[in-house]
Amino acid sequence: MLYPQNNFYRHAQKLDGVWMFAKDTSDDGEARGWATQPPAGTIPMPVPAAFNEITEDPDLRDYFGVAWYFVRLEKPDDSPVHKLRFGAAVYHAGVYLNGEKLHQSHLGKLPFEVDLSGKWQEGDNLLAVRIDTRLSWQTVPPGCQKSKRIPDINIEDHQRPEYHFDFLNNGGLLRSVWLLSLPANHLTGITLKTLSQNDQPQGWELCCQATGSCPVQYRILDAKGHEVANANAKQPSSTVTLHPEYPHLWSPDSPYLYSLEITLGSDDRYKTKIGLRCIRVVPDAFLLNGSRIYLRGCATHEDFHLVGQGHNDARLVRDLTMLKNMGANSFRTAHYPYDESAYRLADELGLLVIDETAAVGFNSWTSYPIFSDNRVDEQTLAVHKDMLVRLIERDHMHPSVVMWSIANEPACYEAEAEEYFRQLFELCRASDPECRPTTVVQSSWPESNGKLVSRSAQFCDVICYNRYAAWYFDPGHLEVVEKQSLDEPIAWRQMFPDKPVMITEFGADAIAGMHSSPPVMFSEEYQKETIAAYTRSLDKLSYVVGEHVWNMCDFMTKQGTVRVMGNRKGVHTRDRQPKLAAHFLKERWRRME
Ligand code: GCB
Repeated sequence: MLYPQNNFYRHAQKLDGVWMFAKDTSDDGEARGWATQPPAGTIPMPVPAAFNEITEDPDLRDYFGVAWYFVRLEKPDDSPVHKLRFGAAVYHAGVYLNGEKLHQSHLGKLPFEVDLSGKWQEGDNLLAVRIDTRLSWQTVPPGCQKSKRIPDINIEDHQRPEYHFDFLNNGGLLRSVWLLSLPANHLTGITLKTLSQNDQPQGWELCCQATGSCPVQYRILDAKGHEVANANAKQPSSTVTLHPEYPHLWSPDSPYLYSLEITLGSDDRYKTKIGLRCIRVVPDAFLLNGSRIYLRGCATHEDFHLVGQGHNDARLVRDLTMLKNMGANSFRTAHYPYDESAYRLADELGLLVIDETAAVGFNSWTSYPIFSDNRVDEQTLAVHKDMLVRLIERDHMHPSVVMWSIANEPACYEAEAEEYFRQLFELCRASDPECRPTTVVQSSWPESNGKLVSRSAQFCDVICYNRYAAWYFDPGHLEVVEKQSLDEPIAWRQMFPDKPVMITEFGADAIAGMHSSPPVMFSEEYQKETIAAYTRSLDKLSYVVGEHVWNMCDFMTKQGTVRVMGNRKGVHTRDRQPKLAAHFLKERWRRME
């Protein structure tokens, strides 16, 4: 699926703005005809945004259920094809035009399109979207509803969401909604593979997908707009190769981008930016264009005041420029695919991305088995596979994307996890034309009584793990950090002598403005000292290929005794102001640049 674009052949209009919204607590809106006529008492709701933090309604903040969005649209131009494109409608979404149901999606934070051709009526049209934020063991991420009786306040059978991931279960139209006007024969996708020799990228192999068959012309333009290569193909599915004569490589230090222009007969044209770079993992290094690169940066969240995980250009630009300014060269899209504009900006700025699926929360921390028949099962695996393939299809053209993360911290200590992940790794490698490095971010310890614990680590190209010494283990004991953070990568390496290791999460909560000498938990000093002790250990090991701090910024979570209006492990506050640890990292990473 292509990112929307305006040119002579195609028109893309953002439908963002203030829509009408209604909660449907009893889930009978459809039966009551809401798809044809919004109910009385709708409230205004911005799009894009998560609905959770917009209003003062306490029920909406933690809402786990059905809600509707409505907007009235005029019949648009008379292009032969009209499509709606949703960047992310979380989690399930039913799309209705003038009462007719046209689409049902289960894609959460991945985009989908709805064909509206021939569905318009003259004048006013009602677009209604039924959102369902409820999760189950067959959604990715998983979650469930639990009935709890609270006798003291006389509420019986009170439904509560239960999910094992550490961010607020945001719902709604989280990303832009577009109305696309397209020619009858139009491009629908591009497949790109970088060609390289001896770790030096030389050019690209390309083909495309379209609704009809006709000759295709490919052109590559350099950053000044001069054509540097071209090729013709008889039809979209035929593969062509393109080699610029003097290849200009893409890297964080020099994020050089070419333009790829594809013309489909006389029907359609699409232009996008691409980069020339190659990646390879060897036992002691992550190689970019044949040179070692150490991944320094943060795991992040798409999260901000009021809009929650809703996309916001201001927040995105602040986040990625702030990372760059800290001397970071990379980030992980914890714990879901991000808005497409994040990858486009990462391409421009020169940031490497570990691109993660929405598979988080596949762990009960041993309270009960996860990979079992009545929980994560064949159906969950099918959804996970579908999302993985769509993620690769959406993001594989970005030079910034250097590794896929299939899941964060699943219960890999369970025997059944092995077959589950074997299938996903196989599919990932078969779906990515470039066969990029792939990982599952581990929470399991490397070994227990000399035996390997994780059933998925064997499939990973890079061993990525998360660990919180002196926080969840030995809280308050900063003195253990340096030894523990050295022992663990050594133990991973002993298990897998041919795989490099990367720490994808470490850190500690700090409430901005709390200071303490000697450092105690929740003070800025404690967070900074924890991070500093980790880095002293990591610097000693040549096969450690990266460090990502958890988290770049504080973020909102569900309520609980260990969360102080959210998770405070950000090295910046939720409004993007630095804590002591951010200054420490900036100094360190700039030195490494
Ligand atoms: C983790 C999770 C992350 C949490 C973090 C924490 O291991 O991957 O989602 O937010 O720990 O702060 O507990």
